[in-house]
Amino acid sequence: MTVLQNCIKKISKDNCIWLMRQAGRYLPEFREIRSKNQDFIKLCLNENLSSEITIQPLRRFNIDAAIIFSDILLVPYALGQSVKFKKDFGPLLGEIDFNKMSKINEIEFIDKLKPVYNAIKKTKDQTELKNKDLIGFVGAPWTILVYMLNQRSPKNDDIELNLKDKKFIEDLLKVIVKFLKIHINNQIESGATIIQIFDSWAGLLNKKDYDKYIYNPTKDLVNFVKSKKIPVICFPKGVNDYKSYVSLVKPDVISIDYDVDPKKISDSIDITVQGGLDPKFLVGDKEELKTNVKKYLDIFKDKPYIFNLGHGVLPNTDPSMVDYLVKFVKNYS
Ligand code: 1CP
Repeated sequence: MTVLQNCIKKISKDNCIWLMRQAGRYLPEFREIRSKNQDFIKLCLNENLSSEITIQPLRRFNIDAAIIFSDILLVPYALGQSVKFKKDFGPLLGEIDFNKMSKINEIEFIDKLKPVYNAIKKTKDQTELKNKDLIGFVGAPWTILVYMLNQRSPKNDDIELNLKDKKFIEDLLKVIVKFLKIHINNQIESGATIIQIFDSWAGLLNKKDYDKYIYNPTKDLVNFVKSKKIPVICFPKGVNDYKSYVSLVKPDVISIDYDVDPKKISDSIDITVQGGLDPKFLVGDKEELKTNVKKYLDIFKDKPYIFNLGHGVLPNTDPSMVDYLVKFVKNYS
Protein backbone atom coordinates (compact mmCIF):
# COMPACT_ATOMS: atom_id res chain seq x y z
CA MET A 1 0.00 0.00 0.00
CA THR A 2 1.29 3.50 -0.84
CA VAL A 3 1.78 6.31 1.69
CA LEU A 4 -1.15 8.26 0.27
CA GLN A 5 -3.53 5.30 0.20
CA ASN A 6 -2.64 4.50 3.82
CA CYS A 7 -3.43 8.10 4.58
CA ILE A 8 -6.80 7.89 2.80
CA LYS A 9 -7.68 4.89 4.96
CA LYS A 10 -5.99 6.37 8.05
CA ILE A 11 -3.94 3.22 8.48
CA SER A 12 -0.81 5.12 9.49
CA LYS A 13 -0.32 8.19 11.68
CA ASP A 14 2.11 9.83 9.27
CA ASN A 15 1.04 13.01 7.53
CA CYS A 16 0.89 12.89 3.78
CA ILE A 17 1.12 15.67 1.21
CA TRP A 18 1.04 16.51 -2.49
CA LEU A 19 0.14 19.82 -4.13
CA MET A 20 -2.18 20.79 -6.93
CA ARG A 21 -0.05 22.28 -9.74
CA GLN A 22 3.08 20.92 -8.09
CA ALA A 23 4.57 20.64 -11.57
CA GLY A 24 4.55 23.98 -13.30
CA ARG A 25 5.55 27.55 -13.70
CA TYR A 26 7.03 28.17 -10.22
CA LEU A 27 9.81 25.65 -10.96
CA PRO A 28 12.78 26.99 -12.97
CA GLU A 29 13.35 23.53 -14.48
CA PHE A 30 9.77 23.60 -15.82
CA ARG A 31 10.16 27.14 -17.17
CA GLU A 32 13.27 26.07 -19.00
CA ILE A 33 11.42 23.30 -20.84
CA ARG A 34 8.41 25.56 -21.38
CA SER A 35 10.52 28.34 -22.96
CA LYS A 36 11.65 25.89 -25.63
CA ASN A 37 8.13 24.54 -26.15
CA GLN A 38 5.80 27.42 -26.94
CA ASP A 39 2.86 25.25 -27.96
CA PHE A 40 1.37 24.06 -24.66
CA ILE A 41 -0.83 21.31 -26.14
CA LYS A 42 2.15 19.92 -28.01
CA LEU A 43 4.15 19.95 -24.79
CA CYS A 44 1.39 17.98 -23.02
CA LEU A 45 1.49 15.52 -25.91
CA ASN A 46 5.27 15.06 -25.77
CA GLU A 47 5.46 11.88 -23.72
CA ASN A 48 9.12 12.23 -22.77
CA LEU A 49 8.84 15.84 -21.65
CA SER A 50 5.51 15.43 -19.88
CA SER A 51 6.90 12.44 -17.98
CA GLU A 52 10.01 14.46 -17.07
CA ILE A 53 7.89 17.43 -15.88
CA THR A 54 5.73 15.06 -13.80
CA ILE A 55 8.81 13.83 -11.93
CA GLN A 56 10.46 17.25 -11.44
CA PRO A 57 8.75 18.18 -8.14
CA LEU A 58 9.45 14.68 -6.72
CA ARG A 59 13.18 15.23 -7.16
CA ARG A 60 12.99 18.36 -5.03
CA PHE A 61 10.39 17.53 -2.39
CA ASN A 62 9.36 14.53 -0.30
CA ILE A 63 5.80 14.60 -1.62
CA ASP A 64 3.68 11.45 -1.65
CA ALA A 65 2.28 11.48 -5.16
CA ALA A 66 2.97 12.59 -8.70
CA ILE A 67 0.19 14.02 -10.86
CA ILE A 68 0.59 13.42 -14.54
CA PHE A 69 1.55 16.58 -16.41
CA SER A 70 -1.35 17.13 -18.79
CA ASP A 71 -4.39 19.41 -18.91
CA ILE A 72 -8.14 19.07 -18.54
CA LEU A 73 -8.56 20.83 -21.90
CA LEU A 74 -6.97 17.94 -23.80
CA VAL A 75 -10.44 16.36 -23.82
CA PRO A 76 -12.10 19.17 -25.85
CA TYR A 77 -8.97 19.10 -28.04
CA ALA A 78 -9.33 15.36 -28.67
CA LEU A 79 -13.02 15.96 -29.44
CA GLY A 80 -11.95 18.18 -32.33
CA GLN A 81 -12.37 21.63 -30.78
CA SER A 82 -9.29 23.78 -31.27
CA VAL A 83 -7.50 24.69 -28.02
CA LYS A 84 -4.70 27.25 -27.76
CA PHE A 85 -3.00 28.82 -24.76
CA LYS A 86 -2.35 32.51 -25.23
CA LYS A 87 0.46 34.01 -23.17
CA ASP A 88 -0.78 36.08 -20.20
CA PHE A 89 -4.38 35.30 -21.15
CA GLY A 90 -5.06 31.59 -20.73
CA PRO A 91 -6.89 29.07 -22.86
CA LEU A 92 -8.72 30.03 -26.06
CA LEU A 93 -11.00 27.43 -27.64
CA GLY A 94 -12.53 27.39 -31.12
CA GLU A 95 -16.15 26.93 -32.18
CA ILE A 96 -17.85 23.57 -31.60
CA ASP A 97 -18.81 21.64 -34.70
CA PHE A 98 -21.26 19.33 -32.95
CA ASN A 99 -22.13 17.38 -36.05
CA LYS A 100 -18.50 16.39 -36.46
CA MET A 101 -17.95 15.95 -32.74
CA SER A 102 -20.86 13.55 -32.32
CA LYS A 103 -19.31 11.28 -34.97
CA ILE A 104 -15.92 10.97 -33.24
CA ASN A 105 -15.32 7.40 -32.19
CA GLU A 106 -13.40 5.96 -29.28
CA ILE A 107 -10.44 4.85 -31.40
CA GLU A 108 -9.86 8.31 -32.91
CA PHE A 109 -10.15 9.92 -29.48
CA ILE A 110 -7.70 7.52 -27.83
CA ASP A 111 -5.32 7.90 -30.74
CA LYS A 112 -5.10 11.67 -30.18
CA LEU A 113 -4.38 11.22 -26.47
CA LYS A 114 -1.98 8.23 -26.81
CA PRO A 115 1.02 10.33 -25.68
CA VAL A 116 -0.72 11.03 -22.34
CA TYR A 117 -1.19 7.30 -21.77
CA ASN A 118 2.38 6.59 -22.86
CA ALA A 119 3.65 9.27 -20.47
CA ILE A 120 1.78 7.56 -17.61
CA LYS A 121 3.31 4.19 -18.57
CA LYS A 122 6.78 5.74 -18.67
CA THR A 123 6.37 7.57 -15.38
CA LYS A 124 4.83 4.89 -13.19
CA ASP A 125 7.96 2.75 -12.92
CA GLN A 126 10.42 5.57 -12.22
CA THR A 127 12.35 5.14 -8.98
CA GLU A 128 11.12 8.53 -7.72
CA LEU A 129 7.61 6.99 -7.58
CA LYS A 130 8.50 3.99 -5.49
CA ASN A 131 5.70 3.50 -2.93
CA LYS A 132 3.97 6.59 -4.29
CA ASP A 133 0.84 7.15 -6.30
CA LEU A 134 0.57 8.48 -9.81
CA ILE A 135 -2.57 10.60 -10.00
CA GLY A 136 -4.49 10.74 -13.26
CA PHE A 137 -7.17 13.38 -13.69
CA VAL A 138 -10.02 14.85 -15.69
CA GLY A 139 -12.04 18.03 -15.56
CA ALA A 140 -15.54 17.46 -14.21
CA PRO A 141 -18.28 17.45 -16.89
CA TRP A 142 -19.52 20.88 -15.79
CA THR A 143 -16.09 22.53 -15.93
CA ILE A 144 -15.38 21.00 -19.36
CA LEU A 145 -18.80 22.21 -20.55
CA VAL A 146 -17.99 25.73 -19.29
CA TYR A 147 -14.73 25.86 -21.26
CA MET A 148 -16.25 24.34 -24.39
CA LEU A 149 -19.17 26.78 -24.46
CA ASN A 150 -17.43 29.86 -23.17
CA GLN A 151 -14.27 29.20 -25.20
CA ARG A 152 -12.08 30.77 -22.50
CA SER A 153 -11.83 31.03 -18.70
CA PRO A 154 -15.17 32.51 -17.61
CA LYS A 155 -15.96 35.57 -15.56
CA ASN A 156 -18.73 35.19 -13.03
CA ASP A 157 -21.67 36.40 -15.07
CA ASP A 158 -21.29 35.21 -18.62
CA ILE A 159 -22.37 31.57 -18.30
CA GLU A 160 -26.13 31.74 -17.76
CA LEU A 161 -26.61 33.08 -21.29
CA ASN A 162 -25.00 30.08 -22.88
CA LEU A 163 -27.12 27.52 -21.06
CA LYS A 164 -30.33 28.43 -22.90
CA ASP A 165 -30.13 25.92 -25.72
CA LYS A 166 -31.17 23.02 -23.50
CA LYS A 167 -31.28 20.24 -26.08
CA PHE A 168 -27.82 21.08 -27.47
CA ILE A 169 -26.35 21.28 -23.98
CA GLU A 170 -27.85 17.97 -22.96
CA ASP A 171 -26.44 16.29 -26.05
CA LEU A 172 -23.04 17.89 -25.55
CA LEU A 173 -22.95 16.87 -21.89
CA LYS A 174 -23.62 13.25 -22.89
CA VAL A 175 -20.69 13.30 -25.31
CA ILE A 176 -18.44 14.88 -22.64
CA VAL A 177 -19.33 12.26 -20.00
CA LYS A 178 -18.85 9.40 -22.44
CA PHE A 179 -15.35 10.54 -23.43
CA LEU A 180 -14.30 11.52 -19.91
CA LYS A 181 -14.94 7.90 -18.93
CA ILE A 182 -12.83 6.71 -21.84
CA HIS A 183 -10.05 9.09 -20.81
CA ILE A 184 -10.24 7.94 -17.18
CA ASN A 185 -10.21 4.30 -18.22
CA ASN A 186 -7.12 4.70 -20.38
CA GLN A 187 -5.25 6.56 -17.65
CA ILE A 188 -6.02 3.74 -15.19
CA GLU A 189 -5.07 1.03 -17.70
CA SER A 190 -1.78 2.86 -18.27
CA GLY A 191 -0.93 2.95 -14.56
CA ALA A 192 -2.70 5.84 -12.80
CA THR A 193 -3.45 4.68 -9.25
CA ILE A 194 -5.81 7.47 -8.16
CA ILE A 195 -8.12 9.74 -10.19
CA GLN A 196 -8.86 13.36 -9.30
CA ILE A 197 -11.87 15.14 -10.82
CA PHE A 198 -11.36 18.92 -11.02
CA ASP A 199 -14.58 20.96 -10.98
CA SER A 200 -12.81 24.31 -10.96
CA TRP A 201 -15.93 26.24 -11.99
CA ALA A 202 -18.52 24.53 -9.75
CA GLY A 203 -18.89 27.88 -7.97
CA LEU A 204 -20.41 29.49 -11.08
CA LEU A 205 -23.60 27.48 -11.05
CA ASN A 206 -26.90 28.22 -9.31
CA LYS A 207 -27.83 25.64 -6.73
CA LYS A 208 -31.03 24.80 -8.62
CA ASP A 209 -28.90 23.46 -11.49
CA TYR A 210 -26.52 21.35 -9.37
CA ASP A 211 -28.36 18.06 -9.91
CA LYS A 212 -28.25 18.28 -13.66
CA TYR A 213 -24.77 19.69 -14.24
CA ILE A 214 -22.74 18.74 -11.18
CA TYR A 215 -24.17 15.95 -9.03
CA ASN A 216 -25.53 13.53 -11.64
CA PRO A 217 -22.76 13.64 -14.26
CA THR A 218 -19.98 13.67 -11.62
CA LYS A 219 -21.56 10.77 -9.76
CA ASP A 220 -21.55 8.86 -13.03
CA LEU A 221 -17.75 9.35 -13.28
CA VAL A 222 -17.20 8.58 -9.59
CA ASN A 223 -19.07 5.29 -9.92
CA PHE A 224 -17.02 4.50 -12.98
CA VAL A 225 -13.71 5.02 -11.14
CA LYS A 226 -14.97 3.03 -8.16
CA SER A 227 -15.81 0.12 -10.47
CA LYS A 228 -12.08 0.07 -11.34
CA LYS A 229 -11.25 -0.34 -7.63
CA ILE A 230 -9.09 2.73 -7.24
CA PRO A 231 -9.72 5.87 -5.11
CA VAL A 232 -11.38 8.96 -6.59
CA ILE A 233 -10.84 12.50 -5.29
CA CYS A 234 -13.32 15.26 -6.15
CA PHE A 235 -12.49 18.98 -6.08
CA PRO A 236 -15.68 20.99 -6.59
CA LYS A 237 -14.12 24.43 -6.12
CA GLY A 238 -16.58 27.01 -4.81
CA VAL A 239 -19.50 24.59 -4.46
CA ASN A 240 -21.75 26.13 -1.86
CA ASP A 241 -22.50 22.99 0.13
CA TYR A 242 -19.74 20.39 0.49
CA LYS A 243 -21.87 18.23 2.78
CA SER A 244 -24.60 17.68 0.20
CA TYR A 245 -21.97 17.19 -2.50
CA VAL A 246 -20.31 14.41 -0.48
CA SER A 247 -23.56 12.67 0.38
CA LEU A 248 -24.79 12.74 -3.22
CA VAL A 249 -21.63 12.24 -5.29
CA LYS A 250 -19.87 9.93 -2.79
CA PRO A 251 -16.21 10.32 -3.73
CA ASP A 252 -13.55 8.57 -1.62
CA VAL A 253 -11.87 11.90 -0.90
CA ILE A 254 -13.22 15.45 -0.97
CA SER A 255 -10.75 18.22 -1.80
CA ILE A 256 -11.76 21.56 -0.25
CA ASP A 257 -11.01 25.07 -1.47
CA TYR A 258 -9.59 27.92 0.63
CA ASP A 259 -12.95 29.66 1.08
CA VAL A 260 -14.51 26.96 3.26
CA ASP A 261 -14.18 26.73 7.02
CA PRO A 262 -12.12 23.57 7.70
CA LYS A 263 -13.62 23.20 11.20
CA LYS A 264 -17.14 23.04 9.77
CA ILE A 265 -15.98 20.49 7.21
CA SER A 266 -14.28 18.39 9.88
CA ASP A 267 -17.45 18.43 12.02
CA SER A 268 -19.85 17.59 9.23
CA ILE A 269 -18.04 15.30 6.78
CA ASP A 270 -16.91 11.78 7.56
CA ILE A 271 -14.89 10.83 4.47
CA THR A 272 -11.22 11.64 3.84
CA VAL A 273 -10.62 15.36 3.33
CA GLN A 274 -7.86 16.87 1.21
CA GLY A 275 -6.48 20.38 0.90
CA GLY A 276 -7.72 23.77 1.95
CA LEU A 277 -4.65 25.96 2.54
CA ASP A 278 -4.78 29.19 0.54
CA PRO A 279 -1.88 29.05 -1.96
CA LYS A 280 -1.20 32.74 -1.24
CA PHE A 281 0.44 31.67 2.05
CA LEU A 282 3.25 30.10 0.04
CA VAL A 283 4.01 33.57 -1.28
CA GLY A 284 4.01 35.26 2.15
CA ASP A 285 6.32 34.83 5.12
CA LYS A 286 7.20 31.56 6.83
CA GLU A 287 5.64 32.33 10.22
CA GLU A 288 2.27 33.10 8.70
CA LEU A 289 2.54 29.99 6.53
CA LYS A 290 3.32 27.87 9.59
CA THR A 291 0.36 29.23 11.58
CA ASN A 292 -2.03 28.44 8.77
CA VAL A 293 -0.61 25.01 8.01
CA LYS A 294 -0.89 24.10 11.70
CA LYS A 295 -4.52 25.15 11.66
CA TYR A 296 -5.37 22.52 9.04
CA LEU A 297 -3.17 19.81 10.58
CA ASP A 298 -4.67 20.36 14.04
CA ILE A 299 -8.26 20.44 12.88
CA PHE A 300 -7.86 17.20 10.91
CA LYS A 301 -5.50 15.54 13.40
CA ASP A 302 -7.75 12.57 14.19
CA LYS A 303 -9.29 12.22 10.75
CA PRO A 304 -8.08 10.84 7.47
CA TYR A 305 -6.56 13.91 5.81
CA ILE A 306 -4.29 14.60 2.83
CA PHE A 307 -2.44 17.88 3.11
CA ASN A 308 -2.81 19.97 -0.07
CA LEU A 309 -3.75 23.50 -1.12
CA GLY A 310 -7.18 25.03 -1.70
CA HIS A 311 -6.18 25.59 -5.35
CA GLY A 312 -2.99 25.29 -7.39
CA VAL A 313 0.51 26.54 -6.48
CA LEU A 314 0.81 30.15 -7.73
CA PRO A 315 3.41 30.82 -10.45
CA ASN A 316 5.25 33.40 -8.30
CA THR A 317 5.86 30.88 -5.47
CA ASP A 318 9.46 30.42 -4.37
CA PRO A 319 10.28 26.67 -4.47
CA SER A 320 12.10 27.06 -1.12
CA MET A 321 8.72 27.85 0.49
CA VAL A 322 7.31 24.60 -0.91
CA ASP A 323 10.32 22.77 0.51
CA TYR A 324 9.68 24.37 3.91
CA LEU A 325 5.99 23.43 3.74
CA VAL A 326 6.61 19.79 2.82
CA LYS A 327 9.20 19.34 5.59
CA PHE A 328 6.97 21.05 8.12
CA VAL A 329 3.96 18.85 7.30
CA LYS A 330 6.04 15.66 7.30
CA ASN A 331 7.64 16.45 10.68
CA TYR A 332 4.56 17.76 12.47
CA SER A 333 2.82 15.59 14.98
O1 1CP B 1 3.20 27.55 -18.81
C1 1CP B 1 2.00 27.75 -18.86
O2 1CP B 1 1.48 28.81 -19.19
C2 1CP B 1 1.11 26.58 -18.58
C3 1CP B 1 0.42 26.66 -17.29
C4 1CP B 1 -0.36 25.37 -17.12
C5 1CP B 1 0.07 24.21 -16.45
C6 1CP B 1 1.38 23.99 -15.75
C7 1CP B 1 -1.64 25.09 -17.65
C8 1CP B 1 -2.44 26.00 -18.48
N1 1CP B 1 -1.98 23.79 -17.32
C9 1CP B 1 -0.97 23.21 -16.59
C10 1CP B 1 -0.92 21.80 -16.13
C11 1CP B 1 -2.06 21.25 -15.41
N2 1CP B 1 -3.36 21.70 -15.52
C12 1CP B 1 -2.04 20.15 -14.52
C13 1CP B 1 -0.85 19.21 -14.26
C14 1CP B 1 0.23 19.78 -13.44
C15 1CP B 1 0.09 19.74 -11.95
O3 1CP B 1 -0.99 19.87 -11.38
O4 1CP B 1 1.14 19.56 -11.33
C16 1CP B 1 -3.34 19.99 -14.03
C17 1CP B 1 -3.82 18.99 -13.00
C18 1CP B 1 -4.16 20.96 -14.68
C19 1CP B 1 -5.60 21.07 -14.50
C20 1CP B 1 -6.33 22.24 -15.03
N3 1CP B 1 -6.16 22.91 -16.21
C21 1CP B 1 -7.45 22.82 -14.37
C22 1CP B 1 -8.03 22.30 -13.08
C23 1CP B 1 -7.31 22.81 -11.88
C24 1CP B 1 -7.37 24.30 -11.64
O5 1CP B 1 -6.32 24.93 -11.71
O6 1CP B 1 -8.48 24.81 -11.39
C25 1CP B 1 -7.91 23.87 -15.17
C26 1CP B 1 -9.08 24.80 -14.88
C27 1CP B 1 -7.09 23.93 -16.33
C28 1CP B 1 -7.23 24.87 -17.49
C29 1CP B 1 -6.01 25.68 -17.69
N4 1CP B 1 -4.81 25.17 -18.05
C30 1CP B 1 -3.88 26.17 -18.09
C31 1CP B 1 -4.53 27.40 -17.79
C32 1CP B 1 -3.87 28.74 -17.77
C33 1CP B 1 -5.87 27.09 -17.53
C34 1CP B 1 -6.97 28.05 -17.17
C35 1CP B 1 -7.20 28.12 -15.70
C36 1CP B 1 -6.04 28.71 -14.94
O7 1CP B 1 -5.69 29.86 -15.22
O8 1CP B 1 -5.52 28.03 -14.03
